[in-house]
Amino acid sequence: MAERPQRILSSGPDIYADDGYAAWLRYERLPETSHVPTRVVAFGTSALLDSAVRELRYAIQRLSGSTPTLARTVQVGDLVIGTVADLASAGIASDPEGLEPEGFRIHEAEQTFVTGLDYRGVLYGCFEYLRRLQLGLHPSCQENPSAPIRYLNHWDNPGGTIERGYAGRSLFFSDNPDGDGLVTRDLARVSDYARLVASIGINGCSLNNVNSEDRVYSAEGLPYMALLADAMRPYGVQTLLSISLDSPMRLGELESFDPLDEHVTQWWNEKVNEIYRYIPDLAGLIVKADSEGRKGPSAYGRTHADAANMIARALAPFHGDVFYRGFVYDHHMNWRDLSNDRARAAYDNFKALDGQFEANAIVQIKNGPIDFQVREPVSPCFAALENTSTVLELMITQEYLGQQHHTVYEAPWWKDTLDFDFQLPNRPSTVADIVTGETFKPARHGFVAVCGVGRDRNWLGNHLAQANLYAYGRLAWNPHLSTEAIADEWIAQTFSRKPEVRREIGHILMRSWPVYENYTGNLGIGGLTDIIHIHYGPAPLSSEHNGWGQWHRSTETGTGMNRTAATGTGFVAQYPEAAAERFESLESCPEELLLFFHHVPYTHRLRSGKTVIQHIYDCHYEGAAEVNDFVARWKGLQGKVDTHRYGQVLAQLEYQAGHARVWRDAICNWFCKLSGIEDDLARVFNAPRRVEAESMELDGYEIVDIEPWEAASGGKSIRLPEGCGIGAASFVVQTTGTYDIVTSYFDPRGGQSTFELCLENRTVDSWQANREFPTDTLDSHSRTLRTTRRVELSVGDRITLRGFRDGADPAGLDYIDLVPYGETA
Ligand code: GCW
Repeated sequence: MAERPQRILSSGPDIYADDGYAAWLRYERLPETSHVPTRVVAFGTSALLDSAVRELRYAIQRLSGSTPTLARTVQVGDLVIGTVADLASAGIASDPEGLEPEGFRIHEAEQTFVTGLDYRGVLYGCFEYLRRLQLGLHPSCQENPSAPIRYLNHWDNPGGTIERGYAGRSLFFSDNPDGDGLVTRDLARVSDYARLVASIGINGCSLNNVNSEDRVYSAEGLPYMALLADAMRPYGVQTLLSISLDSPMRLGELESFDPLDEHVTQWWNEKVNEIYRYIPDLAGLIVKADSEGRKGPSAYGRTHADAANMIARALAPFHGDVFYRGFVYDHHMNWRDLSNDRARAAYDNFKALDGQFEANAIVQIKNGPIDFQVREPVSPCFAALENTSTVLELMITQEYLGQQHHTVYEAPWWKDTLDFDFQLPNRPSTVADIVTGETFKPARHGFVAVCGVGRDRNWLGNHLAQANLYAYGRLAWNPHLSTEAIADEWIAQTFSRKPEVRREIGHILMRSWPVYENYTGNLGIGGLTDIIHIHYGPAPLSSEHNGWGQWHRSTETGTGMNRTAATGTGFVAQYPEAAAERFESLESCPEELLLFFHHVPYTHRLRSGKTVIQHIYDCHYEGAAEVNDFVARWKGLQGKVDTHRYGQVLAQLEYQAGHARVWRDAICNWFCKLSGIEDDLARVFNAPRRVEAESMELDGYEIVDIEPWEAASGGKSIRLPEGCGIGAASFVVQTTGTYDIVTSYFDPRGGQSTFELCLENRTVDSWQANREFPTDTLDSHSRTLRTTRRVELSVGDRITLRGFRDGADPAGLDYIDLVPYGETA
């Protein structure tokens, strides 16, 4: 075994500033009258128990102002913790009835006891005890987890980048492998992360991207992975690694990776042995195969069961699992063939293999049949794989949901999946029933979520997005918790226990998913974002005319994918009878999924009486307007939450309000042009107070066409050409009154340009284009709005926007709107 690199681990939680690092473990001081223990007695020995004691002492100190003493003998009023067996050895009887592995019981009598069958249970019980203290709930309770698998998946890469991560660099991998070695020197942060996720019952965490690199589990890489596993182990968080099936050809220099070739099998047996020498409690390995260019068993005419079972057998002696991803599809499909359908892929690939997988070969299924779109039906695979261990894969990182630049509380999105009922005859059959093992009683079952936590910006890059990580853990523990209740307890622990803070943030969170859906893609049409590259701003045509299969099939006359059994792709027939019947008929199909299942004319009437096209227009306008309401509500919290986070969330929500309008205009304009049908309320393509940049008087600026056209108003914008550092665009005001001046500008990567808005010779606003969007060009990802409030204008005034180019950022400008003060744009 190679020697382990040296790293230093912190000794425990520190005092945090309100920069979001403490997340929901802030432990804000309780009122003086609260009853808080002054002594803790712990029975047993385990690193997990030590973590529990350290947490209790730290938290109680923060909550009450004094650190409880650690005692050895029990007195009245003590907080006593230990496993049922440890308490029994100390002569304390506790009733284990109903307790299951990892479950806990908190019982308040003369003393308060926190017990479990194992140390994880005790640790989770202590976190629950602290949660109850903060929420003012009676401590006594008993809980068991809904499922044994409650894992997080990380898509982190050696070199420190994160696929679909929006909070900076990797927590795990160093960005300077040559100097620092493969993993971070900041293992304290890794351990803090394990503590954070243990507090919500997470018990496993993968370290590297499913698009995996061999070096992670090469002989050189494994000692580093062991360091990360060591850092998380004291919180009961077990490690997983992602592997590539064709590694034997590179790492092992074999000539094949055929899962039925005995050299290959032998190679994996040895590799798994080697991995367990470094990480003796590895929870398992994750495999992405035959998907998006990753090699898989199809190369040898073998099945996914052949491949999964090969790894499963190697893992079985160590009690490890293989998580074989159901996300298998062909991304070179012929888009001209209307019978093709990516949604069919998982079922078509796995249904015939049901029953052929080893007990520890788990098929990991994304919630929907496409790919984490804002609204999708549930994957039919959950009901189809009756004799296979499965887990539900959710996504915390907001890949298709605004990438943490937009606030979207995802718990209701997940709940929509969990509560879906397949209506199987004579058995409970919601997705929650299936993944908690009720329906089919598989050997293994549970939850996985793609996480995206990063090192640089408060774990998730947006303070409100932390609610998603929290809610995931809580729902995996108990999928029957209400999303409102989860939001409320998160707010109380993260921001404040004040009722108005809970009410206002609770409102924003609970409305955020439907609102995002409204101004992006509604009626089940899919994300309507750029699906080829970055998945962020609007780009509806990018779904079409390519092999990726995220088609919505919008034409001049209608929109939506016909997936019916009768006349469409037949996807509907993958559902059990009751669900299939509901989706098949236009009359009974839930309207929020209408365009997922049916192609309809734009003039098709919805139950509201509105046409589809009018519904699309209205939703986009209503959705964008509602983000303004989020901003107003948040402003009402000034002084009621800490200033640092108040300011950051305000900036985020104001940005979101602007980008929601970018979405609204792009989608409405696109559908209006395609369908030729006007908006009944005459809003689309109608901006009488707008001055297009290309029609202003320009100095230094040049006019450019924007691709796709709907990404900019009028399809054109202006930018400073290379070599031109400063420029100006101006126009003369034709009106008098008080106005908000809304500037639509671009903020691409490659520099931080500056803008100065001047009225006559006076600067009324200035700002820098310094947010981080994953694009280098002037497009719908980088376009955003700046509102300069309450400016007095008179006929004849000249408004000038000065732009200062920085590096490759050409200080692009799309338009300026003059909005009478008090109205919304
Ligand atoms: O949603 C897609 C992402 C890919 C990802 C893939 C997957 C890791 O755009 O970045 O690859 O899903 O789930 O494997």
